[in-house]
Amino acid sequence: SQQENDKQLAAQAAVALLADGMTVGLGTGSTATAALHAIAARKLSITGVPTSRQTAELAMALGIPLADINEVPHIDITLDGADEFTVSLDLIKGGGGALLHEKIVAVRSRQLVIMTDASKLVERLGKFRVPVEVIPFAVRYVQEQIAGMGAACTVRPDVVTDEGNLIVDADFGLVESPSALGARLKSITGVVEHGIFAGIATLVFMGDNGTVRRFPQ
Ligand code: DER
Repeated sequence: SQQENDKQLAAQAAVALLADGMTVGLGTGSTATAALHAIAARKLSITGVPTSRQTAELAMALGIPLADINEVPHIDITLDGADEFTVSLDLIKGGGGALLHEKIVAVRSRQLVIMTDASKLVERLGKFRVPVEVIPFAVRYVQEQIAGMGAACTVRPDVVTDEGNLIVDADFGLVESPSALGARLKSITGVVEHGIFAGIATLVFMGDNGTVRRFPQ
């Protein structure tokens, strides 16, 4: 499909930034998967730091050497997807349920490069619900607190994260201030992390009907 082709174009543009010897954060989702295949196809010799068990298994199958995040001195660059992004590089991530490890790898990376197709570009975050990772013991309390903020929220059925937590998807409508909403969510007891990535991404490649646009332009 055009969307798959555009994701592939964005992944190729991001992989072109890699060099042998780099330590590379490996994202989760279909676009990150395309990037993994591109890394293997180009026979790049990098050390990968996976953002999910799913990504680790694919990387191993592709022969990409992996390291534990706590064993590497730094991460040069991370390639990952997003569910939504704005021109100021605020993101919503977590559609694939890996937002906690994705954010830990992202914040420890010198560069966070996001790869998307044009459907992810929005004026303002919030069309996509905000994923929130919650300790199971706290899930009812967290839902009550989020409801008290005026947002409808549901626990993602049949999903337990790599850390054994639950994911709640919260509908805040269009988000006025991503960083402010993120801070409020983090302050709720029992919330581990959320899918608002504000001020973390350094570059977005967006495939758009056969071409690739980059943000900031
Ligand atoms: O779950 C995630 O954060 C993924 O990166 C997701 O947001 C993007 O998935 P896609 O590349 O399959 O669209």
